[in-house]
Order: sequence, then C-alpha cells, then structure tokens
Amino acid sequence: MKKKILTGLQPTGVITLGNYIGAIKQMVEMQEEYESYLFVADLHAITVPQDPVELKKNRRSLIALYLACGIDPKKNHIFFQSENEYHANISWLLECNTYFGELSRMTQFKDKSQKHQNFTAGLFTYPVLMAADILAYDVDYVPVGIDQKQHVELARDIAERFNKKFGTTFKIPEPLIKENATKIYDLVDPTKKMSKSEENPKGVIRLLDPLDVVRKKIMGATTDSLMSIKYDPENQPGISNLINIYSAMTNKNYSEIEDEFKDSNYGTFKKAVADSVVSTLEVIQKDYNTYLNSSELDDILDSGREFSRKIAKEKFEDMKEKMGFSRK
Ligand code: ATP
Ligand code: LTN
Repeated sequence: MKKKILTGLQPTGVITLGNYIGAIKQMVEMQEEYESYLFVADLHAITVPQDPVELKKNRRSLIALYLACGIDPKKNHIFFQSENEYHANISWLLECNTYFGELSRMTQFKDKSQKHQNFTAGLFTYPVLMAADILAYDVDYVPVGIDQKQHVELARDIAERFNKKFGTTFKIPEPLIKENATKIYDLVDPTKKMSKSEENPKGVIRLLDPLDVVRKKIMGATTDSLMSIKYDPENQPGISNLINIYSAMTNKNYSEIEDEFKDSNYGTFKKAVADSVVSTLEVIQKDYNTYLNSSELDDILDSGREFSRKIAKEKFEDMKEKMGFSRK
C-alpha cells in the first residue's frame, strides 16, 4: 500500500514563492509515489478577519494555482476543508483532549495575536483544527515549511495522547521539510519570512505577479558587501536566500551552485535566479487562466469532497465510539 502525504494552504491572498517552494513543489515531486491529499484550508483563513468576496475568489484561485503548479488531479485528492464537515467535527473532539498550556506555547499564535488588537478564539485553537486535518487521514508525512513544524509536532502529541487514552486510533504523522525549502525569506528584509500577508510588496514574489515585476524584485533583492556567492545564512542572509530559491528552481545543491558562480558577481547571479523563477512562473501563469474558468475544476472538487468525506467520516465515527458516544 502507498504511503500517504497531506498538506493545506490558506486562501488568504495570492500565494508566494515561499508557499510554492515550501509546500506545493514538494507535493508535486512526491505525487507519483504517495497517495496525496491537498486541500484549501479555508476554515483556517477565517481565524483572522476575511472579506467574504475576497475569500470566495481566493479559494477558487488557489485550486487553479495548485493545478497550474503541476498538481495532478488524478494523483491527488483535492478539496475545500469547509466542504468536509468532519474536519471541524473531529477538531472539537480533539480540542477536548488538548491542553490550554500546549496551545499557549505555539509561536505562530504568539506572533499573530500580537498583530491583531482583537484576536479570535479560533486563532488560538487553530492548531487543533490542523491536527484534525492531518489525523483524519492517517497520513505518514506532512510536507510544510519550517514555520509549521511546531503544529505538526502538536498533532503528533495529541494523537499519541488520544491513542493511549482511548486505544490506537491515529497514525503518528511526521513533518517533511526539505533542506532548501525550510523557509524562504523576504527579498527586502532577508531576516523575515516571505509572507502572503506582508504589506510591502517589494520583498514578496507572488505566483501571479507580472513577470517583469518578478524580475525587478529579484534584481533589487538585498545582498551584502562580501562579494562572494556562498551559502552562509548567518553572515549572508540575502545571498543564501537567493541560493535557496535557485536551488529549489533548478534542483541543484548548494555546492554545485557555489561552484557555478564562483567567478560571478552578484548581478550575474541575480539574473540567473530571476531567469529560473521567471521560467517557472511563466508556465504556471499560462495554465492558471485555463484552469480557473474550466468546469473540470468543479468536477475535481466534487470528487475530492466525496472521497475525503468518506475517509474522515469513518475516523470521526471511530473516535466517537471510543469516547463513549454510541447508544448502546
Ligand atoms: P500568512 O502570510 O497569511 O501567515 P503563510 O503563507 O505563512 O500565510 P500558509 O498559506 O498557510 O501560510 O502556508 C502554506 C504553506 O507554505 C505552509 O506549509 C508553510 O509552511 C509554507 N510556507 C509559508 N511561507 C513560507 C516560506 N516563506 N518559506 C517556505 N515555506 C513557506
Ligand atoms: N496551518 C497551515 C495550513 C494548514 C495545514 C494543515 C498544513 C492547515 N491544515 C494540515 C499542513 C497540514 C499554515 O498556516 N501554513
């Protein structure tokens, strides 16, 4: 039997090159070998305020982007989290087996709650819903960027505790974080994560940015005065970030890249990085528009919803039975 992988992205805006490299690209590379689940985490998106019109647009756009990035609907179960009610149902049962203290330690909650004056209870319990997303399907691996590692580890802790208390119910998942995809940084401030919700557009590459703008952003990326193309995140964060991007785009490793550019200046290197990103995005953007308006997209979502509901329902019923919710 094939091992299973699963990941989700939030429809909180047009996704970035960081999201692509950290999550989607890994899924594309693994889809041949694994049974794959890829969903749109729209219930997670509303943990911070969303405009309903924008949310509706971003949800569909994200599915079209998955397909345009090379996600094969024949090899992936693709669905909206909100169309599978068992995620929220399972989440409640798990919430009552998760400690307040555990959730208080989540660094993403600490960061995001500081950014909003009035943050929701959902922002606090968000990692439990994420645990439900993962545990419902008994997945083996969860491809994510490093910012999500703590949440996957929490899912493991919750699963282990539940298994001990009620008998084996869940498979224990593992985060899957690729060396060159751990975290892509902002091009202007390479100490900060490249983030969808960043307001300054200069340091963030979005998959649907015009290609000349993408090129400009990369050519204008912050570097340093050391004039050497070496992977050294501590002393050369800007260059190391560009090396990571180039590595992800070309599948070359760090030493191959250092060797390729050992006699080059930063301008030449940046141009090569820009070429590699632009040629990847060119293909994605061309396919995106075709998928966005196709009826195929709805067929894919219908079958993803039905398949995922069937599996998650079984898990929900099993949990309820074990917790004492059966009539007899
Ligand atoms: P926001 O900026 O709104 O907080 P986000 O981009 O951090 O959003 P998601 O859309 O939920 O959050 O992220 C989807 C996936 O992309 C996750 O697996 C996350 O780890 C990964 N990811 C996000 N940003 C980066 C990045 N800069 N580098 C590598 N992976 C990333
Ligand atoms: N929390 C994630 C998105 C997400 C996810 C998941 C990722 C929701 N459910 C399950 C992997 C597995 C984020 O903000 N990046």
